[in-house]
Formats: sequence, C-alpha cells, structure tokens
Amino acid sequence: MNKKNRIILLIIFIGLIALSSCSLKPLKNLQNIESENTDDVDSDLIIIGFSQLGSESDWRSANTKSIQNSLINDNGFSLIFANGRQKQENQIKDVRSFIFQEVDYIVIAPVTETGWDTVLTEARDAKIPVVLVDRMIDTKDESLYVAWVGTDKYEEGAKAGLWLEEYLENQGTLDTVLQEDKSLPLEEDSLINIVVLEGTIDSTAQIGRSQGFEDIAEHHENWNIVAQESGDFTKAKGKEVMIKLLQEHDDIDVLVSQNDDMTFGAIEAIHEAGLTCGVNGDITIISFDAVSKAFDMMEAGFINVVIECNPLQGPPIAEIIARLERGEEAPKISYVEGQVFEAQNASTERIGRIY
Ligand code: GZL
Repeated sequence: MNKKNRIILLIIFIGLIALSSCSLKPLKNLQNIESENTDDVDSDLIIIGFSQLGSESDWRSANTKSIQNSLINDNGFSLIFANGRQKQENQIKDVRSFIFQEVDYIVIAPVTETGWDTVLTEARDAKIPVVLVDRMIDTKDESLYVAWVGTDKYEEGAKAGLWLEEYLENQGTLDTVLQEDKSLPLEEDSLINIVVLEGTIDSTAQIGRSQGFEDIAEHHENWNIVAQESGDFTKAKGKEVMIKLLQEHDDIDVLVSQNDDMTFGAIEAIHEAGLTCGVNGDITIISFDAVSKAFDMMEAGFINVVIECNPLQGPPIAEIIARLERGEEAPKISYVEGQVFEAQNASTERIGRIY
C-alpha cells in the first residue's frame, strides 16, 4: 500500500475513534448548567431541571441551597441546576435545555414577571409540569404552572409601612397636626423624607414591596417619598444608587431598601458621606430579607428593622413534587411565613437561625 493510502486510512481511523467517544446526549449550555451525571441516573429518580434566576444576593444563595439540599438523590430526585445570572434570556435557554433533556419537572424562579408564556407553553406541550418558586409570572394562562411557592411580597411591603407608622408614633412625628388651611404647603420640617432602593424592576419582590409600602404611606400626607430607584438587589448597585441619592437629597430621613444586600451597600455610602444610619442615626433604615449579615448590622445599630423574607423553600417544593408523583392534589399557591426583626432584639432573635 503506498504512503498516500496509508495516510488516508490513518485519518479515517482517527476520525472513527473521535466519533465513538463523543456523547450523543444533548449538548448542554455548559457555562451555567451544573448537573449530576445524568448518564447513570437511577431511572426511579425524578429528574428536576431547576432554573435559578441568579446569585445576586445572600438571600438568593440561601434559597438555592435550600432547594439543592431538598432535591437530592436520597429524597428521590436528580437535580440539574442552571444559574440564569439575572437574565431572562438565559433562563429561557435553560428551560428549553431542560425540555430537550426531557426532565420530569421544571422548577423556576423567574427573574421578572412578564415574558414567560411562550417557553412555558413549550414545557406544557412537552408534558413537563412547571413549579414556580419565589417570584410569580404575569400570565392569563394559569395552566402554565402547577404550583407556586414563595412569600407574600405585598405583605412584606405593608409590614415596612406599619413598622414606620409605629416608629414615628413613638417619635411623636407620625403625622403633622392637620393644619386648618389645607391649601398651604406642609411645614418643611414636618415632612418625613423617604428614599426607596427598589429591587429588580418588574420582579415580584419589587412590585409587591413597593405597592405594600405605598399603600400605607398614602395615608400620611407628611410622608414624602422623594426618590425610588432600582439597585437591582445587589450590594454594588445599591451603594452606587445611594451615593447618587445622597448627592441629590441632603435631607433624607428614612431609607426603605428592598433587600439586605442593597442595604449593605447603602450603609457604606451613608458612612462615606459622613452621615450616620440606623438606631439614633441621621437616616432610619428599613431592610428586607433578614440574612445573617443583616443581624450583624442590626446588632451594630446600623439598621433599625428587617422584614424577613424566608428563603427556605426547598422542603415545600420537594413535598409538592412528591405528592404530584403519587397522583395526589398539591396546593397551587404555598406561602412560607416571615417575621419582623428589630435592632434591639437582634442578638437574641438570631439564635438558631440557619441562614
Ligand atoms: C424575594 C426575592 C428577592 C430577595 C432578594 O422573594 O425574590 O430576590 O429579597 C433577591 O435578596 O435578590
């Protein structure tokens, strides 16, 4: 056999080896999908594709951990996890990848409320039940999901407003003395100037917390919401926006920050501006989530109150899927409850908490 034919044969042989080693399993968008090796998944395990919206906050990390710790092999599950990095287009890709892999269930924490009908219709057409966690979708077709697990964000916002009412009442500044001539502007020093650091716009948490707080605020003519701006639930963006708000407003009395991570950034900004915050501070701070570091900040006196948003949503999700697998009814809507923690009680109330 001449040299040319020997080289051709060698190329064919190498090509055949290469082909036999590549997996015929669907190629995954590997940069954000961590999965157990589903090649050897016990066929009795329930395969779950979990599209988490991101890893933007301590709360999100606790939420992810709770779900990952519940959907384990020992509980009858095999989990494929995807991090959407706070972008809806990533989550839509992840859901399509789960559909292609023919998972048994899809669990998703939707980063924002709108834009899910198309991809969740594809999941329903593929007969893959969808469980929503933490945040809700805005849809007219409630058949697109079989269950939702999360907290009541509107109630959390209202709790913030009710706490501020009580706090101001105790300070003697809840409401101005209703002046006779309502046409006159309120006395400047009677105004309670409030800034709101909002979470990701169009997310259930931002919508609910904003509305809940505003529905309390509207009863107090001296509550003056001077600015509402999104810090996208991150510490860095929260600090950046708070720096800007402090430059624009030199008379801020109250900060309502829609998650602890933005609060941590805001506290840095307030201190760098030479101001104080929290208990007996220049700026009263109301925060949301109640992660461990928020208790540190309350013990330090930098935060007045934290409205808890319980991230431990893994167990109810596992229970719901197990019931559906047994052919039993499962609740369409399941709330996990939270509390309100004040600085003065933080050191005792944090005992025994697991996030
Ligand atoms: C609340 C959740 C929010 C948290 C933030 O249910 O959606 O998203 O409050 C997280 O910490 O980023």
